[in-house]
Amino acid sequence: MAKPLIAQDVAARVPPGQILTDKFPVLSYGATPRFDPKTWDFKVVGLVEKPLRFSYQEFRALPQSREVADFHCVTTWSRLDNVWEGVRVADLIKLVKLSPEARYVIVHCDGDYTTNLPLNEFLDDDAMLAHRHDGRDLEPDHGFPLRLVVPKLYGWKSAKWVRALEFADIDRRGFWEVRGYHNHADPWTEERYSFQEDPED
Ligand SMILES: Nc1nc2c(c(=O)[nH]1)N[C@H]1C(S)=C(S)[C@@H](COP(=O)(O)O)O[C@H]1N2
Ligand SMILES: [Mo]
Repeated sequence: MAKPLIAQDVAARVPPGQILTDKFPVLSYGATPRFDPKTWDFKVVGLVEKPLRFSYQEFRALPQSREVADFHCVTTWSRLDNVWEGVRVADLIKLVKLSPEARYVIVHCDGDYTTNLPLNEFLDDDAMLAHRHDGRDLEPDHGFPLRLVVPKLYGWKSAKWVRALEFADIDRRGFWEVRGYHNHADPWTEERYSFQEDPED
């Protein structure tokens, strides 16, 4: 029999300063982009031996995975036990020959949103490029046809409407990271704002 979920277990999964919600709020800067499967593509560029381009069909044919993960937005809501389905970043990267100098990724989205991540966290087993949430296709507002999910970091790193990955040797701050939000974004240590960053890092 499944172990019953007790309040204490749940509390241990909620980072400091966060409040639980069962709803799935939409947090978007700007409008939800229009999706056309005929023109949509997904590119891998930058410090790779050979840039890659996937059509929508090609991307959807990649090996699929499922994972359950908690989601924490810096505006203080957390939603537990999200079921994501899609392509694990660790699986996608098997098709990419990264240059040895690659240390960061910049994620590019429709609507000019970007976010940056260190490679080690991007390649973690729990990072996923998802097209389904809780057993249904993602709603357009939640990132359909494809969003990144990085459960260990605040939600703004989980970019919606992803179109390209750019690998780089130097770190370049993304949309929120240049607008006062923390470059790293660990919810457990409340890395919320850029003024908290250690200048030595
Ligand atoms: N392209 C894009 N991705 C984005 C955002 C955005 O404005 N544009 N907002 C981020 C923020 S702040 C959060 S908390 C999550 C929210 O995801 P949701 O709207 O599916 O809840 O998406 C992130 N990804
Ligand atoms: Mo957010």
